[in-house]
Amino acid sequence: MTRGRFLCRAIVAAVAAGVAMLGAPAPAAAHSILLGTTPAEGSVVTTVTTEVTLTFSEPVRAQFTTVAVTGPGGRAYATGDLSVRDAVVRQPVHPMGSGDYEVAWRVVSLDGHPVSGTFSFTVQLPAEQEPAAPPAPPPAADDAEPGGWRLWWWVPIGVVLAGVALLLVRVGRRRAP
Ligand SMILES: [Cu+2]
Repeated sequence: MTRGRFLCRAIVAAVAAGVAMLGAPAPAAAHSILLGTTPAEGSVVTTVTTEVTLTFSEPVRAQFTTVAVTGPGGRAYATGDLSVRDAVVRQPVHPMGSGDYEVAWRVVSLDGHPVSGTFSFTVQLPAEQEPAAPPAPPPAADDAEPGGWRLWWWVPIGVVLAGVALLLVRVGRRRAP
């Protein structure tokens, strides 16, 4: 083998190895990881905020993405449709008053894997900047049931009781001489 030929083969081998490395998928490329949020986890917010944003490492699918924002008194603060632009999810919220907030989010990575998590933060506003709270959460379904509806249960029960009473009266008459 001449020296020139050896060098040529070495260069070809090096280029081939480089191409193979470039072509191999990076291990974490497919999966979306939450990089940061606004407001940030554990932060204290001192201005009126009307949006929660989440930034991921990879683009996420708009479909199946949910962001729930729960504020003081269990009130739901998310309002309107969220938007997804590449790796950034934006959820409009009611102006957030002072108190503790929790955000529960769920996204689907482009590779189809669901990713979810929660983060929380605190809002502390001066009294003069305090916005009105959103409507209170609706009461539990059981409490919302009108009282009159339960009274209707007494109709079939009454019919059955009346039927039993009639039967007893008939049996009693037959036995009588
Ligand atoms: Cu994945």
